[in-house]
Amino acid sequence: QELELALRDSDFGRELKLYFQPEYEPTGTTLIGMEALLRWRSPALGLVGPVEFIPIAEETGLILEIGEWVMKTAMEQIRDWNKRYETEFFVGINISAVQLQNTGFVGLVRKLIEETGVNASQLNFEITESSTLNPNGAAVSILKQLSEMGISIAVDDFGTGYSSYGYIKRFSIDILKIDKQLIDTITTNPNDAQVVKAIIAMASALNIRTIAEGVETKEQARLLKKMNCDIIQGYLFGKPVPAEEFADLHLDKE
Ligand code: G
Ligand code: G
Ligand code: MN
Ligand code: NA
Repeated sequence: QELELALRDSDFGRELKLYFQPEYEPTGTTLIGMEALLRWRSPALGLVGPVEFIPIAEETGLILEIGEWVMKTAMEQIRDWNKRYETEFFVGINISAVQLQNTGFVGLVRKLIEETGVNASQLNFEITESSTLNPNGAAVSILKQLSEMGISIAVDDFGTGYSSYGYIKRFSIDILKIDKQLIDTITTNPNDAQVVKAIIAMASALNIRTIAEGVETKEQARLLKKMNCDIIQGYLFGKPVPAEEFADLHLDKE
């Protein structure tokens, strides 16, 4: 309740901040893009992680306002980077299943894209696998419309929940983000390695790109490259950092 009250009272512009974590091709030489990860610095509660406040934001409906702030802020950042760098980077934005039940969502996204002038193909909307998307609900049509606009749709935390081939087909999925839990043991557990290899092969056969999450060692990166994983994200190549630091660490090299 304390958290809910503080969240209701919060001045998003002052208290919320987006961090960015790099996504590289497997050798770590070419930056593909980044994922935007939300941080909340509450004057009353200190630093609160998204794992703590996102569920409360979802229950209370505050996620609609927070999600809009996240999309707007991420797109403004993309617009700035587009001006400053040659490459148009690809940015992952986490979207809550609650946002996908809202009929105004597609219109909102279209408006933000027009206002900021970013390219829809630079956007990757990450939908977490554990979020219960009703296969017959509004989300199907919403994701289809976003996809037709040129936005990529990713299943986040893939391999930990219930997504099946049916789910992938139904929700116009472009990218699978393989969960850190599975990646953690690929160099030590041959069964886990085989599962990740099979996921990548299946994705590739369906023209779906793969991003491995939580890669921390060179051995993992090397193995994932051998398995033809497309993109790697993890502390090995960089932690989530504020935009200014991200530019210093990853963009000014481009
Ligand atoms: O960066 P960190 O490990 O703290 O993020 C934990 C989880 O919080 C992420 O896996 C993601 O699912 C969720 N998260 C982070 N940022 C956002 C956001 O902007 N919106 C939503 N809905 N979830 C987010
Ligand atoms: O949205 P998603 O659940 O995928 O968010 C990924 C989370 O994993 C973020 O909170 C991020 O901080 C965290 N993360 C990303 N890479 C690594 C890593 O290499 N190691 C660890 N421990 N956490 C990571
Ligand atoms: Mn994510
Ligand atoms: Na994840």
